[in-house]
Amino acid sequence: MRTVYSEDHRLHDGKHELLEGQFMKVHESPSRADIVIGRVRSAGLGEIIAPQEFGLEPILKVHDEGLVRFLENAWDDWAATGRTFDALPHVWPVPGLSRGALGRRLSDCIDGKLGYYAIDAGTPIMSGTWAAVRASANVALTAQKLVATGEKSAFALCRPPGHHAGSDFYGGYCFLNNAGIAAQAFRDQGARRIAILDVDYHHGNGTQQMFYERGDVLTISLHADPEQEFPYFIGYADEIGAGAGEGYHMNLPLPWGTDWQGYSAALDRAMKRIEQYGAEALIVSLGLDTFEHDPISRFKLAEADYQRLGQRIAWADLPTLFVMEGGYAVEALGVNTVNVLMGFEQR
Ligand code: FKS
Ligand code: ZN
Repeated sequence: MRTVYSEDHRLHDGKHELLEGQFMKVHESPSRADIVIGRVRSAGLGEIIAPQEFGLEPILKVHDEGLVRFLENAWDDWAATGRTFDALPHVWPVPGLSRGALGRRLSDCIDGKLGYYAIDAGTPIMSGTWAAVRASANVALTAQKLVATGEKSAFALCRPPGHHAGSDFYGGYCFLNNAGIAAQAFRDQGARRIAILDVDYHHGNGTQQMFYERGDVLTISLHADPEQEFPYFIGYADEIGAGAGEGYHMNLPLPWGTDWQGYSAALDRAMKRIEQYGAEALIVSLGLDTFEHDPISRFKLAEADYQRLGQRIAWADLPTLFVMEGGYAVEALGVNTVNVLMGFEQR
């Protein structure tokens, strides 16, 4: 399997996130992608190629122009106020605070804009963020093109990740939804039905929101129960899609402590739904933070389980695009990621 990778991910290296009442070093760091590409090389997964430039057009098919322009200018607007630390929001327009049913009010100043577009205080923006975010989307689109033009599978080594970013919000270390952008690209190239399977430990809320009222992109997320975990307000089992999308979204929340036994039962349900749906291609939002030693997560998957995960996904026998999401046990992240990809290839 070929891997698409850009060094530009290093341009995004946020310093702090607000976590448990303290500012902590951000878990989502450049070392993550470095360790994964290192393992791709040492395991001989396949060729590594650089992304092509796709411009903003495929991004604007799933993201609002307001969010995209905000992300593009956020650092400059922030720096123009004289600040030198990373940009983070500190106040949010909860429903009812402003304009009631008219919706949240977009302020003209950068602090207002940050609170308007961000869902959390864990996603710092710095000088290189936008360049890295653009490169990450191009990585996904380049890998998508490989699969759309006949490769059985491809690995988009995206960083920053994407699945928490929705049409008009960012957060959870994510800015643009790489998997969602790729799904839309498949559709625009003529595929009728696309499935996105999200195996990151955290609920893929951005992906859910983006396709919630659409039946042409089936979205399924296996994740830690939002009663216990970020993003808390979404990811419940009763969220099944709406309108034309009713029945085309599936949430499989799982409790803390879930191991391969519990996980694989949910995975089976997800894969059966994908097979029944008749997807023409599958996108996997690949997070490895389900690992037993992940520092911010509480599932109990072991190294060898990741091969099984890849194998189970391969049974669907679909053209498959793997898109990197989370995973914070950095030393093990390369091995676990490549275990999924090699498991998929049955080697
Ligand atoms: C809020 C801290 C709460 C946020 C966890 C984000 C997880 C991100 C991820 C992704 F794949 F997107 F990277 N923790 N200040 O792993 O789902
Ligand atoms: Zn995650």
